[in-house]
Amino acid sequence: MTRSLFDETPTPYLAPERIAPGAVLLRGFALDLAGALLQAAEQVIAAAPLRHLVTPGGRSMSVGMTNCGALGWVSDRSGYRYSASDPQSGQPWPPMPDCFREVALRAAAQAGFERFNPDACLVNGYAPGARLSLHQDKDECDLTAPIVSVSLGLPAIFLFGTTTRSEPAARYRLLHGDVAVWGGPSRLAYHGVAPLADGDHVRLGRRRINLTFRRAR
Ligand code: MD3
Ligand code: FE
Repeated sequence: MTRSLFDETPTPYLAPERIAPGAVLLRGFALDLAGALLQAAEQVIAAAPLRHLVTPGGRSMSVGMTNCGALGWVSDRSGYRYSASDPQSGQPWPPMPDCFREVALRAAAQAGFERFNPDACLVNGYAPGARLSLHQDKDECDLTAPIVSVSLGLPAIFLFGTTTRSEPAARYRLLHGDVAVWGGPSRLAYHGVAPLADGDHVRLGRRRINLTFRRAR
């Protein structure tokens, strides 16, 4: 696969882009920390490997998932929930790396959420073809806290709808180093990720990693 210079050129951090009430896109915000974030993500994945969770409906998700921090999001035949331990190992999730917490707090503050205190970080690993169908994030107790997401590696088309499933979703192409903050009236918006296009990222190869920081408890 040919590497496109244009696709791989990261976006320098400019100004916050407000995409909906409570939703802010910070393009290139994590670029200066990307090396540290990737190294820390690889350590998390080594301790708690990415796995394809099964939905309550019995389907295996195409995105590989793991967690770090006090709580981790899991799914199985009995439902979705946050768990203090990795069901695969019985051990606590790896601690949230300092550089993870730092980027999440800085991004939340930039978007106007000054007291974000995430206790969960979901790490999503995408290979070409992996996708996330439209859904709401509503397994968290405190819906006044925002969610911060950090994109690393291959570009993804992010689908961002409204709080009504049937309304059409806007599309945003998220690149390596882009950060988004979703809170307030956008906290329960439907969203998803289109099937990942193949490519070859200079740092991550044929992969995308997304970090989502949440206040779960
Ligand atoms: C918009 N992950 O893990 S994060 C997820 O790229 C998830 O892996 C996507 O959706 C990914 O649940 C996108 C962006 C995101 C997260 C939470 C949101 C967007 C959101 C909550 C409300 C609205
Ligand atoms: Fe989500």
